[in-house]
Amino acid sequence: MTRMFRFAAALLATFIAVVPLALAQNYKSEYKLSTVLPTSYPWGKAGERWAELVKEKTQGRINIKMYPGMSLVGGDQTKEFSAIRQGIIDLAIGSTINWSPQVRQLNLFSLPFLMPDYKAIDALTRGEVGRQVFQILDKAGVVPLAWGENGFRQLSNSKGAIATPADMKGKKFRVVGSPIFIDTFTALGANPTQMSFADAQPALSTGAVDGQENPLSVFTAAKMWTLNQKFLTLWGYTADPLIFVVNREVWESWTPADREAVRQAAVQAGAENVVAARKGIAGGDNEVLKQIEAQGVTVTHLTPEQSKAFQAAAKPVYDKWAEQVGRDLVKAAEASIAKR
Ligand code: X2X
Repeated sequence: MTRMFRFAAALLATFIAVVPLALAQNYKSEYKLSTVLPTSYPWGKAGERWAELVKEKTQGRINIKMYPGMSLVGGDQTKEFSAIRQGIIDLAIGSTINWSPQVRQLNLFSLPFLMPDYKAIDALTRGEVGRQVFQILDKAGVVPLAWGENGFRQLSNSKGAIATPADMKGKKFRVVGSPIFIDTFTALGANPTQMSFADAQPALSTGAVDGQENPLSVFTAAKMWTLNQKFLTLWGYTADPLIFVVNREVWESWTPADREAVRQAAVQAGAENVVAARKGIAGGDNEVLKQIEAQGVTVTHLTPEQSKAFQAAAKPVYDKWAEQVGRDLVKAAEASIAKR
């Protein structure tokens, strides 16, 4: 009996000594983090911060390297989600827009004029809808950890001020990679063409396209006035949150303590990112707009009536895509926004 006990104890001791070693050996020397934008934008900064916090909280066990500019997927933003699932990308901070081609429910955030203000974004991401979206992502095969923000997308162009849908006519716009954007711009009478952010900059510069839509934080960091973008309309028709995720296999290779550390780091980096994305833009702070106007950009603020005209023109697109997203999720979002 004692002999057997000693044998069992020895076996247990070996197990305890070897298992963490085996786990540690499964760790990669470097994990690849994908973001569309580099560290000169709040989005890229969020990646840098997440990596830094993970390193700190895991005592260097998890070492993250940033790959901005979609370098892991040949520059194609719409392929990012599949690449995370396949393990070509280990971690990502992605826009709901770029993942919408694979996860149709994420088009929720691109429904034109769904979210009237920042409280509406928060009502979705910090409430029941946010939890449902995380369940959907989990089912789609990735591990969602935290929310960040790209921001309310505003309209710019080189040709003239836009205050009515009629002003969109004949203007060529670069739009992002979900087909809902093609539908919205077509419904408004414009001429949309889909391309990556990297391709958009030379296209704007040469005049191959007249305009684009992006948050003000992106507009300023990209110095869009140097890309002929001299007219800006504040219409806030959509806003894209960012989502911090990890490839499932990578996640499962980590110890529970390290998973928790990565999650906490994502939550912290995400909260800091939302603050950075809104700095000088939200809550009555006009600093960013002042900077933009100082560059000679004409800024158009829509009156409530003008805004209604855009909403009415985009309503068929909202209805069509509400079906794609799923009626229940859209209803839950509308209800959360109504009681914000
Ligand atoms: O491509 C864009 O416009 C950008 C940077 O905003 C996104 O990735 C959605």
